[in-house]
Amino acid sequence: MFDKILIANRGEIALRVERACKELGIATVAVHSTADADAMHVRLADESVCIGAAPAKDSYLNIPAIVAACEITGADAVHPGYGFLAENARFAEILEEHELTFIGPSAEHVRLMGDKIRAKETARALGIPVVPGSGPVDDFEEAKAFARDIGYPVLVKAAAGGGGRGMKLALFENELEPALMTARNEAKAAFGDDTVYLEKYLAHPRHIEVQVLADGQGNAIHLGERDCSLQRRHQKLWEEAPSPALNENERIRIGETVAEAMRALNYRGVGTVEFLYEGGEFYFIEMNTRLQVEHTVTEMITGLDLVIEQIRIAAGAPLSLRQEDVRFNGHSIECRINAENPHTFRPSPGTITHFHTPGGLGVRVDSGAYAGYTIPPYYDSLIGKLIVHARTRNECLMRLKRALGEFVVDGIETTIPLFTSLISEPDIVDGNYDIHWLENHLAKLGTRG
Ligand code: MV4
Repeated sequence: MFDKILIANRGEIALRVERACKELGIATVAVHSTADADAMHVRLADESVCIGAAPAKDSYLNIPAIVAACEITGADAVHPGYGFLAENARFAEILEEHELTFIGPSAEHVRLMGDKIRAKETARALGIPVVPGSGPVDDFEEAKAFARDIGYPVLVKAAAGGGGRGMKLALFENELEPALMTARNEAKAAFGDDTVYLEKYLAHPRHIEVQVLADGQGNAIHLGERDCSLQRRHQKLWEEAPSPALNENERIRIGETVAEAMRALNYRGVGTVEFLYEGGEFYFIEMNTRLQVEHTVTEMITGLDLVIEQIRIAAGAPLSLRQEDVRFNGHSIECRINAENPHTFRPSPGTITHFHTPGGLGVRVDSGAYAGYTIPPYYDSLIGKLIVHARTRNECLMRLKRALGEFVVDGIETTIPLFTSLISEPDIVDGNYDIHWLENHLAKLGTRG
């Protein structure tokens, strides 16, 4: 097992990883920017190193500074958290070149899934259902022929994209050429790669993702799914497990399909296979090769600590449980508490004057915030996550309502009032929502917030 782990991240996820390390008896090194000297992840770590200036490119994305921090502290492994360097294959390789362990999948798998076209080809070859679509399209004539084949509307997507960046919709043939051009230009500007492909557009899907855990020694299991359909501009706000849309048979079938594919790929670490779900069918869109923000709801319903599992796997241990040992228990919902205006979603950095987190049975708060903490303006606005767990979805909703009522964050604006109005919406209570629901109902919710 590792003696010391460096956590190449900040905020609630850095704390989350530190907690796992402590329970495993592993020493922790925090890294931080000059803007984060007073952050809780720095205070709670055994040691800390300032790695650069406030902009992420100078600190949390500064690979030489992070490698140097490992060398001066004697860390033997790095946990990347999510975002920043978590899906940077080159970072994983550089760590290995310095005899440091990247706590995550092989650089090869990170790179493979970063290319959305290769990821889809791989998924299809492994028996995972995918959205009908093309390979790379070279010119308009090729795109036109393909779109006629699969039928309109079609989406033009960037091969280097993901998370909705560089995506353009063409409802009819006359919109295809402009969509192709815009997507190509945006992809070139954002990723330095203008490769694009086409997909049949699904109009009203849910976003359902399957959590996997694999050891790179031929063992892979699934930990059920999460429904992440409630989002705004590709920022998830509410995630739950299990999905209110699936029955037990669908859950087991998609889970086993994914686990089997991960075995065939000899995948290592945690991973998330993302699907669009429409008309009772699953369509693979992407795979994330990192721990995700919403991993917590899976932890609540399985009782497993995914970060502890990640660390054990990275240290070479085989999976500690088999598929038949996984027990799904109850329901869990996560609300992302962002420092944002709950109507406009404008960031609201500043000093938190009062901070009181809810507690009691089935309530978990993962946050690096505290009274007196000043949220810097340089990073994303997630300041914490409220996660509730109960035996049934209805009990979970009641518990969530109770917990939201206890939550006090003064001095800044947060998304808490948005969740307070969401939980009394009949569609939400009924689990009757798709990926467009939130954006279509925000105006109405805003009048009550
Ligand atoms: C789609 C789609 C409809 N049809 N692909 C957006 C993020 C990226 N991961 C994939 N995305 C989508 N791909 C086809 N063929 C709709 C979306 C989409 C979306 C997907 C998941 C969660 C939220 C979304 C919001 C808007 C569009």
